[in-house]
Amino acid sequence: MSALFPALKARSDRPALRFGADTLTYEELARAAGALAPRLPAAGRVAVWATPTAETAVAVVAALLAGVPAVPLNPRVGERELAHILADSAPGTLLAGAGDELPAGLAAVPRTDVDVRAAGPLADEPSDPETPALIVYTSGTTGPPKGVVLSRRAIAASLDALADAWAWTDEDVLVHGLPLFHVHGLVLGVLGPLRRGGELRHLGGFSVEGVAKELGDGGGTMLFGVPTMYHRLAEALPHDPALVRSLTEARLLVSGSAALPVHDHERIRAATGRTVVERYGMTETLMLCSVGADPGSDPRPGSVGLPLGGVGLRLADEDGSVLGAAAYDGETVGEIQVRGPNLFTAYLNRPDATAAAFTEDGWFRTGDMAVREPDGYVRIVGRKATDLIKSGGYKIGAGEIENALLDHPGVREAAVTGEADPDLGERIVAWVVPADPAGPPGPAELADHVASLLAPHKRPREVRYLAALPRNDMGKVLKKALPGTGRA
Ligand code: MCA
Ligand code: AMP
Repeated sequence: MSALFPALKARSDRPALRFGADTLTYEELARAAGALAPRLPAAGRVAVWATPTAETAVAVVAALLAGVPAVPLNPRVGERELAHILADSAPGTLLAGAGDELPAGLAAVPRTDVDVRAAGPLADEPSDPETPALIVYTSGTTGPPKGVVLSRRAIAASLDALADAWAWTDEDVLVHGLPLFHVHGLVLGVLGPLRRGGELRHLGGFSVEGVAKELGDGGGTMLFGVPTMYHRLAEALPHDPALVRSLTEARLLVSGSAALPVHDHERIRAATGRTVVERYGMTETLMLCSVGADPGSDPRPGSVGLPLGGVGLRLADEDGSVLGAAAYDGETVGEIQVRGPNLFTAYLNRPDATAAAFTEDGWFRTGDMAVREPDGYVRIVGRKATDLIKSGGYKIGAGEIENALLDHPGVREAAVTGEADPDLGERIVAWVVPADPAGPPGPAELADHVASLLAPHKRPREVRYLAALPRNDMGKVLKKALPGTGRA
């Protein structure tokens, strides 16, 4: 396979990465990653303390150059989730910035500091496209998160398909404030511009002001974000002429990780004349569909467009039969199943879960339910599992939060649901039967408890107290019967 990052070989003095005051040219990135790559253990895996910094980008590029899979860690990861990821992925070292303070849970993992100003020669990239590149942890309905093994082949295929769809080139300057421990921010948001030879400007974290400053006049040509970020931009537009100018001047505004509500699409279009390009993907599959980016193509808000080049996509009904083109009527719902070079290799250490994720004829079951229009456009209408919540673009399993809540001494029973939220898409709601009804643990205490065990984005945003959870004869919690919910 050809190199993942041809631009590193060219060693130009064009900017590659900007994180605040830290700017690295391709020459500097090649030197820094070249210096780090030989220091990585030849076998095994490396964990990366994935702060939104140049250190994280250099660490991941070095691991890819060395052919050692990188496991990005949320720098706010809680103790239980961290222990699970370390036990499952067994990293030989942890790559972090010299000043990073690490939690006690990492004490047993040897640390390697990343120096973005180091200089070393650039070795050849691994030639086997199946070499694992990243292991990204993602939540399921039950149990702890699973490690998704992504090969160099999958990353290259998906990024190249996006480049074709969006005419993404080395002239583009990508702006975003996404976290770097998931596919959106790391694969699309860091490896994407580096594969094209273009530039990334990371905002350190999302802010409306950061977007207004860096896009358009600021030089940025593309913006990536989750719907919560576009919602916040839509809210700010009426009072922020500078933001209007920036969004209007950008070449491409792309939303993904969850559905962008039509209302936010419309508010952005009304204020800027620009239509946000929506794309659909998954950690396991990388990118699957996108609305075309060229001005002539039909943006159709509410739709995720057509399958990207190389992606096979079909709908299957409940008994597994494939829905043919006759069912492309905008109404017949089926599960999206996919195949293609963009797919993951396996769930780490989970052959059972890997096998269960595929049909007998080798298609990956996404669990997303959709309809297709007569011209093939895909519209996602829901999810098979009601116990998966998408909040702020993060996928979160109800089961892992329920288990964390049950570990609090003040909680006797717990159920977790996702409720519609204008900002987060869905917000996590915890239904709690307190051990002592006279002195239940408060919402903030329970939120802190979940944040410290799992991660802050998995904390309940609301807690509702009940005397008992509704259960069926078998003792299973009936989430649909919780007051005010319509969930199974
Ligand atoms: C709050 N914080 C806490 C607590 N409460 N910390 C500890 N304990 C607590 N109890 C902290 C948080 O860490 C954070 O710090 C700050 O307070 C606010 O947190 P939060 O409420 O979570 O922020 P938010 O306003 O809800 O964030 C919205 C967001 C965020 C910025 C949109 O949800 C986000 O970054 N989402 C991106 C998710 C993403 O990348 N998904 C892609 C998955 P501080 O402010 O300092 O950080 S990949 C995927 O889905 C596929 C492949 C695809 O298609 O892309
Ligand atoms: P993750 O496991 O975090 O990779 O999230 C993948 C899931 O995000 C998909 O299975 C979809 O349910 C959802 N998703 C991603 N992009 C979109 C989109 N544009 N519209 C609707 N849902 C999306």
